[in-house]
Amino acid sequence: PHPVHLKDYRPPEFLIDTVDLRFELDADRTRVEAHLALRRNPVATRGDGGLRLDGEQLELEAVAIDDRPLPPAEYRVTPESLTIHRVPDRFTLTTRVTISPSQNTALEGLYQSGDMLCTQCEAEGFRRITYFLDRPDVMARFTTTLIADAERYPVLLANGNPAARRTLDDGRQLTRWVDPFPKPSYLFALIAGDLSAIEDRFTTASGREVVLRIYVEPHNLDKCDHAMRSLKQAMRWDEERYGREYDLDIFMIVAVSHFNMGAMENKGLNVFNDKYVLARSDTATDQDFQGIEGVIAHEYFHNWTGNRITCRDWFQLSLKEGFTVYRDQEFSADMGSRGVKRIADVRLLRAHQFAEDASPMAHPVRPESYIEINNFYTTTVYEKGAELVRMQATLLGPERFRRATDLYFERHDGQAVTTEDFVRCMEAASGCDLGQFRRWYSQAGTPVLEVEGDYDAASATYRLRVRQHTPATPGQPEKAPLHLPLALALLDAEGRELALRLDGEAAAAPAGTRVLELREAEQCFTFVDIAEPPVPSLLRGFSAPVRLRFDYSDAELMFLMAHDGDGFSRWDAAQTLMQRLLLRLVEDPAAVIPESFFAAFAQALDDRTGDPALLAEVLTLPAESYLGDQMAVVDVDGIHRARCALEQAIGVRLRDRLLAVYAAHDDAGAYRLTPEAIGARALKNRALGYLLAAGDAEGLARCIAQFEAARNMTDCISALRLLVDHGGEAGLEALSRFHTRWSGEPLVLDKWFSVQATSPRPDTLARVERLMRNPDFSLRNPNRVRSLIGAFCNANPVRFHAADGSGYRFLADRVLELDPLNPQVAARLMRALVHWRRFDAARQALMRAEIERVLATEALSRDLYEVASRALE
Ligand code: HT7
Ligand code: ZN
Repeated sequence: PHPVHLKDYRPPEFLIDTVDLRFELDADRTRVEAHLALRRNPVATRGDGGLRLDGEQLELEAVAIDDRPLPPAEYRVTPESLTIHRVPDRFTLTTRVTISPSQNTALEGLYQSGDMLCTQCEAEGFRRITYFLDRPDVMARFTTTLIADAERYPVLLANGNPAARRTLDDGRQLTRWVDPFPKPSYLFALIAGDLSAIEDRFTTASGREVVLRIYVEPHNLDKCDHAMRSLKQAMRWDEERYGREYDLDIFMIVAVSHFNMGAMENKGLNVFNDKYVLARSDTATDQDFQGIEGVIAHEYFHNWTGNRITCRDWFQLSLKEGFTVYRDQEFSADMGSRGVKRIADVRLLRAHQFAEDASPMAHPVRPESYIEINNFYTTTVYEKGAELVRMQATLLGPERFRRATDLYFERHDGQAVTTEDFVRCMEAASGCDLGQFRRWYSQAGTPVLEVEGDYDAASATYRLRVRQHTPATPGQPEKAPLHLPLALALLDAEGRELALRLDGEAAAAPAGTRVLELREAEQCFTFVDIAEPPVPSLLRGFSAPVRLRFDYSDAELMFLMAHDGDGFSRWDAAQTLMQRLLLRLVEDPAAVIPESFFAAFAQALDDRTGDPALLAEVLTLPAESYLGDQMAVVDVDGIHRARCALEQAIGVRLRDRLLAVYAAHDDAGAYRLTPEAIGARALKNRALGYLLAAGDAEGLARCIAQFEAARNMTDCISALRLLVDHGGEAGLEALSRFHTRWSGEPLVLDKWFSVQATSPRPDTLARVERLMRNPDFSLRNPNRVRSLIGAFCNANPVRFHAADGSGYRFLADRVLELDPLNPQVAARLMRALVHWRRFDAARQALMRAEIERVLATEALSRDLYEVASRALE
C-alpha cells in the first residue's frame, strides 16, 4: 500500500455544486442513483481532460453524462475508481450502482446494524455508497431521496430539512431531505429503521425554533432524557461562549448498536454509538452519564468546528478535532467540576498520548503522511490537538481568544481550511506572534521541562531556571524549542500565593497564578521581593502538554497536596508523591512506606470540607500503565506487586478512616447526578477499594451489601468489580446474578464482560477465552470486542503482559480473525503491541514475534498493515 503525503496536496480538478441522491433501500441490495453537477475548478491545474472518481465495493450499472449513457469504452472501472476519459468543463454526471449493506461488516459506508440501515462516511466511507470526489475540500449541496419498505423501515432520515414524504404506488415509502449547506461527502448520512423518538424544542438566541429528536429502538425510549438535556445545554453554551447558533430547522441524533467509534457529526443527523446516548441510573454509571454529556456536546459543536468550517485535507484533521475536543472539555468543565474535569483530561493525555509519543506510532498533531487515514484518529490529533488550542487560548487570554474565534468563524464559514488558517486568525485578532508556536503542529514528541528553583535570602529573590528539550521520535531526530505557557504560583509557608514581580518589572502582578512564556531551550526568571523561601506550584492547570521535572522533597509534595489552591496541582502533587513511593517499592519490595505518607493520606481523608470528587482523585493511585511509562524498562510484575502492596497497606493502616468515609458518603437516597453526589459515590467506592484490597471482612460485607442493594449502576458495578477481584465465591455468585438481571441490555452486558477481562486474577485469560465462546459474544459488534478483547489487552497490564507471551498470542490471533471483518477495529486493537520496545528483552522478543506473525499474513487490510509495519520501524 502507498502512503499519501501532505506535501502532495493539490486542489481538486473538479468541483461539485449539487448532489441529488436517490436510494432504493434494501438490506441485501440497495440501489443508489446519483446526479452530480460538476464543473472544472478554476484554481486547479488542468489534467488530462478526464475525471477520476473514488468508488469501492460498488457494482456499477450505468453511467451517463448530461443524460447521455456512456458506452464502456468511454470509462474505466477499477476496484477503487471510476475514470471517465473525456468530460466537458461543466456537466451532470449520473451513475447507478448497487451495494449490499448486510454484507458490510467493516461498518463503513452503508451497513446494517441490528434491523436498521445506517451510514458511516468519515473519513472515506462515502465512496462505498456511490462514485464521488470523496475528499473534504469538495463541498456540495445534497438532496437525498430515500425509498424503502414502509413496514420494515418506517423512519427514513438524511441530512438537512425534511422536504417531502409520500407513499408510492407499490406501497413503498418515499422521503426527501434537502440540506442547504454545502458539505463534504464525509458528513453525509442516512438512517432507515423502525425507530421511536423523543422530541423537544430549542429556541435559538435569534428566536428560531429548532425541533430536536433522538431516535432509538422503541425499548430504549426511557434512556434518552440525559442525552436530550445535554444537547440543549450544549446548544445554549455554544451560543453564549462562542456566539454559534444552530442553523437547520431540525437536529437529529440516532443511536445505533454497531459502530466503530463514539459518534459522528453528520450535518443535522448525528449518528451515535448507543453507548453515548442511552442512560438510566440503573443501567449507566456516573462516568457513562458524563461521557454522554461530553460526546453529545462534541458532535453538536462540530456543526461549526468541522461542518460549516471543515478540513482542506485529512492532514488537517486536528483543525476540527483538536478544537472541538477543547470546546467539549470546556463545556464539561462548566457543567460540572472544573478541576476534576481537567484531572480526567490530563490523566487521559498522560496515559495515552504521552505513550503514543513514546512509541513507533508517534506523529505530529498535523501528520505528514499516512497509508490509511482511519489510523490517524489518534489521541495525538484529538487530545494533544486540544492542548494546542488550549495553549493558544492561554497565551491570548479570554477576550482576545474570543475575538480570534469570532474572526475564524467569520472568515472561513463555508470553507475547507487548514490549521495554518486557524493560527492566522489567532494572530490577526490578537496581535500575538505565533510563529514559533506553529512548531507544535509539525513537531512530534512530548517536551520535557526541567525546572530548578534557587532562593537567595540576601537579595530576597527566587530564581527559576527552565530548560526544555523534546526527545527524538521516529523520522524526527532533531527537535527545536517550543513556545509554551508555563502557569505558576509561589506559595508561602501557609500556602498563600505570593504577589509576583519579575526582576525589571515596575510593579508586582496581583497574587495568584502567573503565566510565563517559554521560547528558549533555557530561560531564567528572577522573582524579586520574596521574603522567605517559597514552594513553587508549577504547570498549574497543566498549562502545557509536557513532562515536568522539579526536584521536590516529599515534604514539599505533601505541602502542595494539602495547600495548593489549584485543584489540579494538588492532585498532581499527590500523584507525584505516590508515583515516587510506588517506584521505590518496585525497586525494593521491602522498602518501608513512610509514616508521613499515611499521615498525608489520613489528613486528606479527614477533610470533610473539600470537593469529594477531587478528593477521590487525589486518593487514587497512579495506574500501572502510567507507572510503567515512568520507568526505563517497564517492570510489569514489579509494578503490579507494588501497587497491590500499597493499596493493601493503606487499607490496613487507615481502615477506620476508610470505613468512616464510606459511611459518610453512602447516600441511600434517590439517585442524583450532581457533581456533589457523583463525587460522594466516587469517594466511597475508592474507600471500599482500599478496604477490599486489604482483605477487610467488614469492607467485604459492605461491598456485598452494596452490590445487593444498589439501585444505581455506579455502585453496582464498583461492588461487582471489587467482588470479582477480591471476593472469591462471592464474586462468581455476583457475576451470575448480574448476568441474569441484565441479559437483555447489551450495554450493561458489555460491563459484565469488561469486569472479567480486567481482573488481575491469574485465571483471567482462560476466562476471557471462555467468554469468547459465550453466545452473547460477537466479533461483529465493536462494543463487545472492545469490552472483552480491548479491555483485556489495554486495561489489564499484568495479565496481558504475562511472561509466557500468552496474552500477546491471544491478541494477534484475535486481530487476524477480525481483520477480514472489520479492519478499522482490528488495527486499533493491534496498537496494544506497538509499545513492545518499552519492555524487557524476553517480552520484547515475544511481542515482536507476534507483530511479525501478523505482518506475514496474506491479504492484510491497509489499516492493519500500517500499524503492524510501523510498530517494527
Ligand atoms: N468525527 C468522527 C470521527 C470518525 C468516526 C466516527 C465513527 C465511526 C468512524 C469514524 N471515523 C472517524 C468522530 C468525532 O470525532 O466526532
Ligand atoms: Zn470529533
